[in-house]
Amino acid sequence: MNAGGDPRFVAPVHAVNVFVPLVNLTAANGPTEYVPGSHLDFDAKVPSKTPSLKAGSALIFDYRLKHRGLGNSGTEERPLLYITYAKPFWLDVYNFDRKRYKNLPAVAKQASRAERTEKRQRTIFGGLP
Ligand SMILES: O=C(O)CCC(=O)C(=O)O
Repeated sequence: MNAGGDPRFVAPVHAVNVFVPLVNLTAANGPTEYVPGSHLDFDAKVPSKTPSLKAGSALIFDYRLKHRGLGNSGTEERPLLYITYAKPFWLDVYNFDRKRYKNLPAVAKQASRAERTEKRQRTIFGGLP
């Protein structure tokens, strides 16, 4: 069934993005563009928004909201911290499939509490007789 943009037929949010620009986002360095309401109706025909955000501010939005980074016509890099919080059942295999990240190293094994304590003690007391 096509929900046709009727919010009564749209699933509740399953993931949110938190964008924290690490530099001020301006029209010159490529702000993020959003289409309001597109999380409910992907084909929403409404004007997009490109908010200018201050470095360190946070913009939280439904993962389904249509968005994209615009071109950076400046000379400086435009870093943006990007965190996704999702319900445990959900994985974005469309944007983050295994092929795209196949060259990433294996995730490091997390040290146990005992190993971390031992390492800390070695660091602190290691040089002492
Ligand atoms: O860089 C941005 O402003 C947005 C990036 C983005 O939407 C993405 O990587 O999915």
